[in-house]
Formats: sequence, structure tokens, C-alpha cells
Amino acid sequence: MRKFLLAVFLIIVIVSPVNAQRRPGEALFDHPGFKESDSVPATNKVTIGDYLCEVKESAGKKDICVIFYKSGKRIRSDCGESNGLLSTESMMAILMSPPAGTDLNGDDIPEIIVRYFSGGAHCCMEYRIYSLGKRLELIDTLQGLYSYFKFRDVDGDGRYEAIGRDWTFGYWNTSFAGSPAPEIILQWGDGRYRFANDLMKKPADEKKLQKLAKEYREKALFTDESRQSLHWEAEWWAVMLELIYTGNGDLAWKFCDWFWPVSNQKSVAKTYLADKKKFLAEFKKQLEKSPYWADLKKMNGWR
Ligand SMILES: [Ca+2]
Ligand SMILES: [Ca+2]
Repeated sequence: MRKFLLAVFLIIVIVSPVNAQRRPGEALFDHPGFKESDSVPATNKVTIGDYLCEVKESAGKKDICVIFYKSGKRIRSDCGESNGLLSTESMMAILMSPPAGTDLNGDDIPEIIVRYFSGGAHCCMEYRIYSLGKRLELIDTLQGLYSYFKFRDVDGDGRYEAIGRDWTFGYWNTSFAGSPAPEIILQWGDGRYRFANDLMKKPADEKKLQKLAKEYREKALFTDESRQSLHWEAEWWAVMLELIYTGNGDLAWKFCDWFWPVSNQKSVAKTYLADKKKFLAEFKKQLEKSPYWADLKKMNGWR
């Protein structure tokens, strides 16, 4: 019965109606940046067993620090540069969702997550995870970059996954708002958060993709009047990225073949083909810059 309920839960989570109605790739643009509404409840002070953890600005307001006390004795402080323009909570905070002190990784030791925002136009969001056992230990640091991480138990095994986005294609050939940022799910294993292949894989709908490719091919834009040089659209690589980040990487290359414009004119056809080669080479070069490149290769069965 429990297994059945878990299966139903997973189906609801993975195949939510919102996602079902979306066009392929669309969800990747749905990144809120640092909107406050997307943030989770947080605090600047919490007591967990013998520990007191407190976020404070340093006397000169140059730094913002998380300070740890154990049985009343100050034992550690980790600081980041303070950005005078932001509130203390926007810069550094102890997450309360899940509640501070939750055992995130299933080792029966409570953890806290400290979120630090370095300031700047969009960048950078960092998450430090501390284990509050006999010893205080910084067990992992996650880079959210331009967006938040959320911590949820996606598969119901009692351990919390970290859900964020990969910003490798941020600003690549487009604006920040127009940049697709694929969702990533990280799962605790062997002492740190790692890429969760099994939780990220999703089936792809080839028919839907073919239909979309036809649409893209028909509305392709050109950068000049001779209609020989194509305008690269972020929608294209959003779909390709969605396929790659759900374990359908080979279909991403097929999709590119399907949508890339063709011409009956021999010389134009040749130019389009050269353009496609250039696009794919640059796309792959960028993809290889992902901090998860090794994981992506593995998930997609690439060598
Ligand atoms: Ca733990
Ligand atoms: Ca889990």
C-alpha cells in the first residue's frame, strides 16, 4: 500500500498538469531570478540542541557572518562580504523550509542551510550546509548562481533533494530574461549532493517535438535580406537543453535536424548546413562548460 501511495505521489509530482500543458522548453524560461516571492521562509537565529546559530553583520558592516556557539562558547564564524544596499536577511539567512535542524541526508544528525547572496545585478546565490553533530561540520556548498535552490524530498525516501537550475546558458546569445536555465535535482550520496540522474529523467514526446520543429522551421528568421543567414532563437536551445537535462540527449540533436531550415536552392542549402554546424559546435562548447557536464554525459549515455 505504501509503495502504491508513493507511486501515485511520484506520478502527481513528475507529471503535473502544469507541465503537461507547457510547450517543450518553455519551463526553462520560467526562472524568477531573485524575486522575493520565490524565496523560502528564513531566520537569523536558531537553537538546535547545544548549538546556537546566528547571522549578524560585523561591527563595521563590511562582512556578514553566520556565527556558531556550542554550549554558550563561540566555536566558528563564516563570513561573506556585506552588500550595504540589501537587508541582512536578503544577504544571509538560515533557511526554515525545511525547518532548521532537519536531518537532510538521513544520517540522524541535524543540519542547517545558510543561504548567502553576494549581491550584484544577478549574482550569486550560495548555500552552505552545516551538520550539527558532535562536531560542527560544513558538509557541502551549493552554487545557485542566479537563482534559488529549494530543498524537498522529491522521491519520498526521507532525504532532501536540492532543486536548482544550471545557468551555463545564462546570457549565451541572448539576454538574461531570455536565457533558458534547465532545472537540476541533486541528491545526497557519498558525502555530498550529486546529480540525481534517476530523478531528472523524463520521457519525451517525439510527435509533439516534430510538430514544434515544423513550426520553428516555418517561422525561422534571417539576419539579412538575402535570407541566407539565420537568426538563432533561444527557443531552439531551450528545447534541446530540456531534452538533454531529462536524459533524451540524442533526441536533442534529432530535434535540431528537424527544425533547422532547408532550401531547394543548392547554394542556400549549403549555407544553412554550414550555419547548423557552427551552431551545434558552439552549443556543444557551451554545454561542456556546465559544472554538471560529466553527469550529463553519463545520464545521456555519451562518451
Ligand atoms: Ca543529517
Ligand atoms: Ca529524497
